[in-house]
Amino acid sequence: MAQLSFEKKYRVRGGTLVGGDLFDFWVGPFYVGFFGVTTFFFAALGTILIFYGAALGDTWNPWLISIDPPSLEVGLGVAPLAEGGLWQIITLCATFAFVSWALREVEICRKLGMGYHVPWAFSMAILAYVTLVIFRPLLMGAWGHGFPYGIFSHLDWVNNVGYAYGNFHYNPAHMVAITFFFTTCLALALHGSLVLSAVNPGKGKTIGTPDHEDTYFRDLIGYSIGPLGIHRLGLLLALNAGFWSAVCIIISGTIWFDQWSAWWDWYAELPWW
Ligand code: BCL
Ligand code: BCL
Ligand code: BPH
Repeated sequence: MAQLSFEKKYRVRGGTLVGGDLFDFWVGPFYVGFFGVTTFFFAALGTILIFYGAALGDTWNPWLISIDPPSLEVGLGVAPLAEGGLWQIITLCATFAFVSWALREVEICRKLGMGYHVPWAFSMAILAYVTLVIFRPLLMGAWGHGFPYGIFSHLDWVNNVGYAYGNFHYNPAHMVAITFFFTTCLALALHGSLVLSAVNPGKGKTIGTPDHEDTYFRDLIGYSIGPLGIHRLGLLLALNAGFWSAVCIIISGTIWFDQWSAWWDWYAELPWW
């Protein structure tokens, strides 16, 4: 109930970036706004084009449908629709849909008088996507280096691009990214379980406080990062996971062309071995 009366108080006009009052309304629980309209437009167009591409292709098996980028010969040119052109338009639609979504998040933050942490965080995911399908292909000189839009085909792409550089696990930025992903998971497992343990002490007992939570970790490992700190740490870990992912792929094929294991030669060549 508190939630509902809160919403009533804050569901007022204002805070939009574009369009003034024009799209400043809600549809059911969803805030619309100018960027709600653009998200819907690009998401719908992109999805329809995926279905159109599927209709041109030879299967309706959802796992196998694939919208492929143009062949490498097309370079940075525009391809005919059926030979990569669809992929190019869908990539634009997807990028605009994701950016619109982030801007819609910004408008909601402004309405509520909150910080922009969520849209900033989502921007890191968008950066990783744009790195894969725009920045890296641009740097390598062909849209054909983007990943195909298909459930299985994009896995093949990851595999093939990985082995193009030998054992991709030797990519140092990939190592850093993976470490951040694992650490993010560790942090959320500890945070989620700690909070639940404090608020679920068992039937009939009073729930714990942040002091209980802090004391738990001080007893266990001598330190508690604290109720605000854990959220800062979690965000830092997750954003780094996305950031180093973008780094690990942007450097593959642009500044590093060899097997990734050969990158470590400098280490083997240190004078003191
Ligand atoms: Mg991938 C897997 C989507 C980029 C490597 N990938 C998945 C699946 C899902 C997907 C089909 C589960 C993901 C998940 O739960 O994420 N990948 C996906 C999308 C992008 C993407 C939408 C993108 O950038 C736009 N993937 C990439 C890049 C690689 C990559 C190229 C590095 C990140 N991906 C892998 C590997 C695997 C996947 C490796 C898997 O093993 C796994 C799989 O099982 O593949 C078959 C977390 C997000 C959520 C839980 C939120 C909900 C997301 C839902 C599930 C996404 C549905 C997408 C839908 C089928 C696609 C089209 C949309 C419509 C046309 C509107
Ligand atoms: Mg690797 C990349 C882990 C083995 C080759 N690899 C990654 C990174 C991650 C990782 C660090 C992917 C995350 C990412 O970019 O997210 N790899 C990883 C692990 C192992 C591993 C843990 C392991 O062995 C335990 N990798 C290998 C092996 C190689 C290999 C050795 C293959 C043989 N790896 C590669 C290659 C790549 C990676 C090649 C990459 O390109 C990828 C990378 O770094 O990419 C940047 C970022 C998230 C996104 C891109 C998703 C963006 C989502 C967008 C913004 C929103 C989508 C919305 C959606 C459409 C909406 C759907 C509809 C709604 C649900 C309604
Ligand atoms: O609203 C959100 O979450 C509820 C936002 C979101 C976020 C946010 C949001 O605020 C944040 C902070 C993150 N993601 C963060 C991160 C991580 C750290 C930076 C990173 C690991 C990550 N997100 C990853 C991923 C992945 C992976 C790993 O693959 C996926 C699939 C997602 N995030 C997905 C999402 C969505 C659930 C949501 C979000 N992350 C964004 C929703 C959105 O943008 O909606 C508008 C667009 C549409 C409704 C559809 C667009 C359709 C296109 C036009 C066509 C499809 C093209 C596509 C390229 C095809 C791909 C096919 C695949 C089979 C490969």
